[in-house]
Amino acid sequence: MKLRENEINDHNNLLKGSHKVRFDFLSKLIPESESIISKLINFQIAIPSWALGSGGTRFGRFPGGGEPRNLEEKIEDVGLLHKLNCSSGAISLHIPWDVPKDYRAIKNLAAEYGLRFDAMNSNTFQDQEEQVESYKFGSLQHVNKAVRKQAIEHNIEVIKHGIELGSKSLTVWLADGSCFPGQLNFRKAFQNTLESLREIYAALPDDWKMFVEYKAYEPNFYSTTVGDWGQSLLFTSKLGPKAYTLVDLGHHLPNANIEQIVSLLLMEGKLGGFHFNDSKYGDDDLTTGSIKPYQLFLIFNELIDGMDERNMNHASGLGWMIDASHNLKDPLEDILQSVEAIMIAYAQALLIDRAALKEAQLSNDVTSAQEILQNAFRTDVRALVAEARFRSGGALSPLKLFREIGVRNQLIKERGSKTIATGL
Ligand code: PSV
Ligand code: MN
Ligand code: MN
Repeated sequence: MKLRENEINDHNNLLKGSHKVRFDFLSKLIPESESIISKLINFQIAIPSWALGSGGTRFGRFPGGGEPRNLEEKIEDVGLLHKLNCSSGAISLHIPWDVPKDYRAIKNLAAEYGLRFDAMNSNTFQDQEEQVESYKFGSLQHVNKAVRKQAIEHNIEVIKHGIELGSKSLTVWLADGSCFPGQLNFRKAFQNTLESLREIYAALPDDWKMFVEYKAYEPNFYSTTVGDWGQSLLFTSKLGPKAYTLVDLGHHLPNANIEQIVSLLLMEGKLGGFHFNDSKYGDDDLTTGSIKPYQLFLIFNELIDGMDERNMNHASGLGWMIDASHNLKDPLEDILQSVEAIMIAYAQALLIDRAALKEAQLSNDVTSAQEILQNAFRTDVRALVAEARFRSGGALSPLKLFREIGVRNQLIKERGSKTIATGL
């Protein structure tokens, strides 16, 4: 579905008055508000094609209606989100779920919505119907060379699709691991995986990056072959300069200090990017910022700190993406909330008085260090985020407008109430 002309304007005109009061107040409080707004305007977060429909658990799935039935409709949905918030200017595809039938037509459609193609994702965690070898006991780690070969070829195929679409990166997430002690020779599994990744790496164009995503557990419950950031960093260091470690916020054991991981990966020049989501227990894939917003803020604190030091362009240096699953909420509403939460955390982290923080650290003034961080975190920056969106032509309140114009009902009318989007 497409927004009607003036729909955003009409909505903004109604909210403009109250927004202005909040924004004027905030911009007086925050001298650097203009520079923060321009950073927010440039900040784009990719949307995964698999998060546009209802997710599920192994216990069940309760799909809503109007879900995208093909790649074209997925692009339309991300296009709509981007129109509303002006911050979702990229889509990330998962192969084989999103194999394009006609590259040129797909590229044109994406361009119409102002979208680019973010990282391509391979899938060697499920068996497809036409597949010869099974991934039941792993893919790139497999004891059988034929299985490894099939998985390598799939990844190279994914790179080829990506080249056609203008993507610049491949994300490899492996379900490989074991469920029981003794099942796997850890070293052999690592070596097989490394050897396989090397073959995929060799097929990467010069201007591409490979992201190696780690995950503590699930679907394997005893060991995962790329189980944590150390293992991923081992792989990416051995692979070479085009390989980076990807941090999915939900892929850690409970209470892991993700911000410290981020800071060290950045220091080593090996941080590839993020899959944003939130979790209470594991890979819960909940709305970003819904459970641990302070952690998200602390991650952005490390990003700004590490990136400024190396003078990196914040918008283009890393891959930023949402990776979430929506069991209860409307997927598109959920994504709007996630993008908003990321923007808020970024804006709050930009508020940190870095000189004062450094001084507090050097004088071991722990109390002041905490005050400095929490002053920034407790500032309500929503009007700054809304202003950035407003100046880009987006809606002052994307979620409100989404509901006002009844997007979901329109999508149900267009696509039907019994639609199932590909994804997990
Ligand atoms: C695995 O849990 C993961 O986070 C990986 O990024 C996958 O590619 C994605 O979910 C979708 O299955
Ligand atoms: Mn992920
Ligand atoms: Mn995950």
